Amino acid sequence: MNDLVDLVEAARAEFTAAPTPAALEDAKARFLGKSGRVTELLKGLAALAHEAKKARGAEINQAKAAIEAALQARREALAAAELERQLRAEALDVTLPGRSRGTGSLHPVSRTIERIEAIFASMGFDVAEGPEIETDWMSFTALNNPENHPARSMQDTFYVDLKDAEGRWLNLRPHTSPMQVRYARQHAARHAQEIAAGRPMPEIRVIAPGRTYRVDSDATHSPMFHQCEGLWIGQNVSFKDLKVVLSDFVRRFFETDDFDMRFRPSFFPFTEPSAEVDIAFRDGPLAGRWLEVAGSGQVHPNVVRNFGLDAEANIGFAFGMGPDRLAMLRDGIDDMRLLFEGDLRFLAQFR
Ligand code: 2NM
Repeated sequence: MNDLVDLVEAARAEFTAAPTPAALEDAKARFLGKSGRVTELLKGLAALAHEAKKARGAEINQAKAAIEAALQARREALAAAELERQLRAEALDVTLPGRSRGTGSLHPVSRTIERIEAIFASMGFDVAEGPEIETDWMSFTALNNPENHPARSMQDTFYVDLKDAEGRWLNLRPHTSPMQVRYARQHAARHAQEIAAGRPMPEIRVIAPGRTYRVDSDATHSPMFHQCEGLWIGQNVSFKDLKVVLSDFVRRFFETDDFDMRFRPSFFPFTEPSAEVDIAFRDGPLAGRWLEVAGSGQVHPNVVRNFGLDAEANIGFAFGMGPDRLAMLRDGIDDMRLLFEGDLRFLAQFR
């Protein structure tokens, strides 16, 4: 009888000492397994007489039941501890402050281009975007650039190691004018019937904003920069219209009437006559300094012909400006390279 009490105690002690379910099953085998201690005791019953066997058998079965109960209790305790551990591991502290993901914002140049687009759209200009890799004809020939003009050289223009159908190297467009050419040629084709019938062609009024590329790099030049060129072709579009469009643009872009504007004679292959457009604010940190804001001119008849139009019947003007420089003027940025380094500490100032 006492041996059974000790046996149950021993089993309880071993079960309690088992740290894991696997260790517990090992301990169980030592007591209840095929050659475990309880099983051995039951085998020993065979040697006893009938009455003694009944009494001893009942005692052993009681002890066995107590061991099984202890085993079950320990199994449940281990399972509960495991569940507790898992819950702890997956615990979520809902009182911690959240980690915020910073809000993105438009690049100052993108904001500037959107601003330019909105102003010209309100004056009836379409916005045209197109390829940055261009053919020689689109970038140069159509724009009245002579065959050996320096702009065509490797020193000035980035070339791509691929040739077009004419066997000429493709280039990274050095201005957005090729897009003006594409747009004007499409417009001419779309209105071919009216034009052939001698009716006036609907006006072309378009701006072409986008990335442009030139071999140039210092504080005021980036090899990748932006341009926004404008084109207005009709039957009687004059320099007066150009002045109105550009001065209204400046007034709205810089949100001031307080500036002087001048057209300074210049030269571009694609316009004749040509003029640089300067403005001088009368007020503020830049007061009194002439700032160049655009190049412009009456589109050269050769270029109008390359649009697929009659250069006698259709005249107009074009201009080109630099959104990078306009962004720098408006936002007071003094080094162009800051615009293209992608430093978030710089960019976050323009949110
Ligand atoms: C400028 C200055 C003057 C220009 C010309 C053309 C086109 F396609 F009509 F020939 N687009 N843009 C132009 C004219 C651009 O940038 C300084």
